[in-house]
Amino acid sequence: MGPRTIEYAADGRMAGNRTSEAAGRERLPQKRLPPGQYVSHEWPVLHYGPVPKFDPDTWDLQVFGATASGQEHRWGWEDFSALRRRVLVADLHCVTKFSVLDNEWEGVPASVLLELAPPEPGVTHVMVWAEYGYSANMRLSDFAADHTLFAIHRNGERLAPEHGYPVRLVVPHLYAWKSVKWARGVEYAVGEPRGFWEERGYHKIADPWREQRYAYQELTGEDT
Ligand SMILES: Nc1nc2c(c(=O)[nH]1)N[C@H]1C(S)=C(S)[C@@H](COP(=O)(O)O)O[C@H]1N2
Ligand SMILES: [Mo]
Repeated sequence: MGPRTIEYAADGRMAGNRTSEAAGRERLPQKRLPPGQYVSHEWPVLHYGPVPKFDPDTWDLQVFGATASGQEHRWGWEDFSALRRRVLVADLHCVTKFSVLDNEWEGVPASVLLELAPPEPGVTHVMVWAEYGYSANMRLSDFAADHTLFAIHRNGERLAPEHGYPVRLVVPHLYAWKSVKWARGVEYAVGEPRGFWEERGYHKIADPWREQRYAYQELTGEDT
C-alpha cells in the first residue's frame, strides 16, 4: 500500500487516523517505544499545506542568523548534495502517536553544517525553516546531536516528494514535527523562538521519552 495522508483536525491539532491506528496497533517491549506510541507498519504522510516542487537550479539551503562569521552561508543543490553523508537507522515518533521503526536514513549530518557555518558563541537555539514558511525550533544541542541529519534517502531510495524531497531534517530523538520536510534554512537564533507547531500549543523541546507533547507541560518547569 502506498503512503497514507493524515489530515489535520479543524481545530488545528494534529489528528491521527483512528481506523489505521487501531488496525496497526502493536505493543513492543517498553524500552523500544516511548510512552503512548504504537507501531505503524506503513509510513504515513503527515504535513500542513501543499507538497512543494523541486527545482535544482533555484533550490538552496541557507544558514543565517547569528553565524560566527556574520555572513550567511548558502549551498546550491549541486554543492549540498556533494557534502559528506552518513547512514543511520532510527525510529520516527509522531506526536499523533504512530511510530515508524528502523528507518535507514542517508544524508548530511547537521554537524557538517555546524562545522562549515558555525554559530556565534552564545547561540543556544536554532530554527529550521522549510518551503512555505513551516518551521520548527530546537535547542542547538538537539540540532548538533550525533544522529541529527538532513536526509536525502530513506531505505536506499530518494525521498518521495511527500516525505520531504529533496531534503528533510531528521531529529529522531524528538517528536517528528521537528523533522522538517523540504528544509531550506537554518537560523541561528538569538533567544528562543517558537516554530509552526510550537506556536500552536506544542512543546518547545518535544522529547518523546518524557512525553513532552504540549506547551502547557513546559510550565511544570522541566527544561532539559
Ligand atoms: N515542511 C514540513 N515538515 C513537516 C511537517 C509539515 O507540516 N511541514 N509536518 C511534520 C510532522 S507533524 C510529522 S509527523 C512529520 C511526518 O513526516 P512523514 O510525512 O514523512 O511521515 O513531518 C514533519 N515535518
Ligand atoms: Mo507529527
